[in-house]
Amino acid sequence: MTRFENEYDHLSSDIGALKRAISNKLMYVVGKDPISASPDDWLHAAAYAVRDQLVGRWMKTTRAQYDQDVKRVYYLSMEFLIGRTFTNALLALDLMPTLRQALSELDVDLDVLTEREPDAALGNGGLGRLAACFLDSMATLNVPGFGYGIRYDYGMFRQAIVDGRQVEAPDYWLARGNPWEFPRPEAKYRVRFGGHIEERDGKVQWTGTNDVLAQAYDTIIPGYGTQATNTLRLWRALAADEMDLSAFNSGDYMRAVEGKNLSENVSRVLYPDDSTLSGRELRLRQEYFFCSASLQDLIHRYLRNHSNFDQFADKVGIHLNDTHPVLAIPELMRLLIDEHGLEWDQAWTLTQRIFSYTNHTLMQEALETWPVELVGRVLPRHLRIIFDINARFLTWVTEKNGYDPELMRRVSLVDESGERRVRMAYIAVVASHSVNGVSALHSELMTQSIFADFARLFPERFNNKTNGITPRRWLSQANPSLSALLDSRIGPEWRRELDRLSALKELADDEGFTAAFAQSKRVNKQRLADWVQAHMGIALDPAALFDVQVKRIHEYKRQLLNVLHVITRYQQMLAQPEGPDGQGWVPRVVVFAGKAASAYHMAKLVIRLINDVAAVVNADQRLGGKLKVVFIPNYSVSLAEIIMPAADLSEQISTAGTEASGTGNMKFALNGALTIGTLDGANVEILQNVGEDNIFIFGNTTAQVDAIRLKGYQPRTFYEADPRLHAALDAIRDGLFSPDETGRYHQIYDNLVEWGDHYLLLADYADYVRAQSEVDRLYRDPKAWVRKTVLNVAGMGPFSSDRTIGEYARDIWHSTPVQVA
Ligand code: 26Q
Repeated sequence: MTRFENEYDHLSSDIGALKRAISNKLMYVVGKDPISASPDDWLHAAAYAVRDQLVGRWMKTTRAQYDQDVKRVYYLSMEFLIGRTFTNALLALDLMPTLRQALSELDVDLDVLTEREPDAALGNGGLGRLAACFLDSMATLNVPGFGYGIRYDYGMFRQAIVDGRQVEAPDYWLARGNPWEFPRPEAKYRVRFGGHIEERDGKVQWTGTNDVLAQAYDTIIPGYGTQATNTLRLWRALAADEMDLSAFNSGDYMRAVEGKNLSENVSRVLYPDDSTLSGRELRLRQEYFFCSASLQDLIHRYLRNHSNFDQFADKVGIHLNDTHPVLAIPELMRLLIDEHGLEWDQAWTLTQRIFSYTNHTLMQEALETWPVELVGRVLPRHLRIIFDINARFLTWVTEKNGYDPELMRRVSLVDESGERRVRMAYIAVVASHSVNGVSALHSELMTQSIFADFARLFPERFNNKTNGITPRRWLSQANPSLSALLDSRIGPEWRRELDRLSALKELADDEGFTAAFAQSKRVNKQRLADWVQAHMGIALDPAALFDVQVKRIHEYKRQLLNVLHVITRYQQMLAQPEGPDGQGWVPRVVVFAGKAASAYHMAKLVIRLINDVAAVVNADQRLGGKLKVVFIPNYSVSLAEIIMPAADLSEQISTAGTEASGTGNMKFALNGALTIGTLDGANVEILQNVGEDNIFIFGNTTAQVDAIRLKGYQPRTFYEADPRLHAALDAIRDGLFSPDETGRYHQIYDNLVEWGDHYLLLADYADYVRAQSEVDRLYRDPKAWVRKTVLNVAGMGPFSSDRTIGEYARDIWHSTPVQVA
């Protein structure tokens, strides 16, 4: 393994020095006597000692970026789903064994400490976790990058399951302090809201605003196997005036403090909804808040060593993670024109060269639009700029295509049908030089559906960048047993060069290797079983097939299809105890986890159904323990690190054409699970890389889904034609899983049978059940199974986020790596 030798990390082998550093931090920073220190105190002391090791690298990198005047890439995202930092930092510094020893000599157990660290859950799911993987890869590849986002006081809500139902609790992740962040009270910017615009001698003035301050908090992002680091800079809202002094002076202390609370609400809480446009004013304020602070900050940084904007687009790239930061576009125009005196055309040319945009969804209901009235009230200057961009754009369209009012209506940045709304995605497309989707299929569909007109107008802008995941967290950190095996057989370089995994192809028939591989899976299954036993009191048999679906609860992801199979299996086990072919039933544990948006009624009902089915199945003695269903509460990054490595089967069963990419699919396959999935998102590319013999594909393709819908889909015909499906749906409808309230799941039945089954579960059911029986058949042959899992891992090289970021840097950002001595 690479050891880093320089003056900053001499501790990596010096146990005594590390012990002294931790003891010093405990006394002088945490302020505790070792005799009375709690695990949290030790965690903080150790974290500070480890963080010190990163600071030297951080400063060297920042200086090198400055000296080399490299182009910086700013990754703007409303979400960074980081998870825990401690173990990740230890692996980056190669400090794990030394720290474990140092702590143990201080009578402290490292594993107890790491479990105490709260997740930084500043994201909903895939999009936020992708941002975190990208930061890791940018640092690792020496891409000079900066993440910009919001330091929410409350992250993703914590989910408890009470009587089978999801109950949300606030996630105050900062309660015990955050040793990884550096508050920057000197880096503060004023962000303005409201007011009105006036025109004075051709110049627009924005006045009468209510202001909020944005204060920076920095976190170091270490690269792996490099001295390079990057920065994640998150903004916190502070009141511009400590208090309303007039109210204070007139004796109304509470009213004086109220104003402060209101402005500080901007960074209070992450919107925990990734399904519908919640359309709240506070959300719009959050978006503008972090865009404005980030742009002021990056312009300030640029002007430290440049005296005009001539080189601005050569030194700055701004990437938009979905449309959530699109207000950065009119904000850049505003700053350049109103504050720095540029002409419109010069500002627009820079804007188009600087911005690039990633789309993460094709679903109409998730596309962000805002009422013109609201934008005009909260951001009058920006609305005016958006109108000006639109007017110029529509003129250009007319010059290019001739007068075509239908086309103008379709591509206008403002939807004029009904209540006028600003179309954020269209602003992003018009103002960016690059628009990408997140898997080959998704990028293709994107140019055929939501952006079809734009793809004709600007064909050169559209491209694909298939998502990836960081092998540091998702293999090295999450799966120590498989990592050790890989190190011993193909060396440790896969952490930076995931393509090295292809060397495993030669080992797929090596009995010693496959036995060790299976054993490592067994260790990980036992680890999950222990967790479930300890936290849920349910016993799981690690010899059973672990069938896992973990992701946000969404109708399009079709957790319900999985449940339909579970119910069918349950009914068949009771009807034919000897098994489908007389060989008994393959024991299975079906694991679910995931959060439902708090207002998403159907998703919450699905959670309840899963828990009700689990209660019935798990209590049924007739099954002899050969079927267990578990809903693991409060799915999170740190739980994923335990669940992914323990899976045998990865459920990726969305309706074809709905899942933009998926990244959980990659985490499972990389950790030696086989995929059962539809031809959707990145599943298509996983199939291409692992080979069709090593994956279970089922269901209708996107083209077939379109055709079915066009013909007029009739779910009832499937219900009536297939007795297994009929029985499963009847069981749900008739209250077999809710005997105390037989009508509880009528809506689910109706949704599927009567109301059109929008996501085509019934159309895919039979093929899904067929694929599931093939899974059973293969699992009975442990050698054949492990061989395929090895070939899966061997094919996962391309799904490293290092590959993805390499492509972004080369094709979109045109950035060059920083040299750090
Ligand atoms: C929008 C407006 C108002 C409030 C919230 C939102 C919002 C927040 C989060 C909308 C969407 C999201 C998250 C979307 C998301 O996670 N998409 C997933 O992105 C992954 C990374 O590209 C893909 O792998 C998944 O396929 C995609 O579903």
